Amino acid sequence: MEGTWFSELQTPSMALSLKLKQTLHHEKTPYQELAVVDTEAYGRMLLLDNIIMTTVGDEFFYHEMITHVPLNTHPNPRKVLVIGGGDGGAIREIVKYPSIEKAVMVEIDARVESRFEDGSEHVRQTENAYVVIIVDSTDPIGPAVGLFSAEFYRNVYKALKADGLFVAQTESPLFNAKLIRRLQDDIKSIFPITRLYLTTVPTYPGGLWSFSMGSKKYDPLEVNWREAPQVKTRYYTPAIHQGAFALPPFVQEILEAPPEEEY
Ligand code: SPD
Repeated sequence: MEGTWFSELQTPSMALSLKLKQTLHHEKTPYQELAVVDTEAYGRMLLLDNIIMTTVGDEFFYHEMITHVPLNTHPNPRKVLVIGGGDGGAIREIVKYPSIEKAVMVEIDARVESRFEDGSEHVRQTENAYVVIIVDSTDPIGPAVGLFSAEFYRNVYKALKADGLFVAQTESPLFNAKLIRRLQDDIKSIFPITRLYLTTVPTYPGGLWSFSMGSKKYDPLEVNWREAPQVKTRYYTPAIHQGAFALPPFVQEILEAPPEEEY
């Protein structure tokens, strides 16, 4: 890889190429091919099966938005579960909150993290345990497929306390519209409050990324900001939080189009 370019084929007709300084690590884990490379544009980058998971240069957009939005929506997040998130970015943000008593991370790959279980199985066996669940997964292929299903969301509902909520990364509104629509419909059939919000992630396909939230009680659009803890961030602010739920018309159409319509 050294001195050359890494290209991720992000769609069948589009690639993102980054010039490499060097390959720092490469191995085949029981689940994936893992590589850490150093790029000129974004610094160190984690790849799983040649798909960009995160880079030092742009990870904060994603990790701040997958954590601070749910953690400010719940007024007292004490016990939080992260499914996936083996790179540690989500946990780093979560422990900034003084209210956190316990953050549990369930990552399938033992070489990456400390609790080695399948996330779907963990929520299947858990009841009434967490107030926030964050699904920081890979794309819906391979080991993560089960994390994008109605059955999984039903188990997440069960694993949450009566006032709990969850957030999952739900891919690109430009390239995964049908998936987002299906997931939103699934969440809506289980949780009384369902929301979609967006952020930019420069190295992800299309540069625009979605997160889906299901909540039993608290609405992310009704946060009491006067009581919200002050945490240091590079992207997230209360105004960014509110604005992330303002969906452009093309995304609104994904949610509103008749189910059988092609979009
Ligand atoms: N196309 C890549 C999507 C990956 C989303 N999850 C990344 C995990 C970062 N903690």
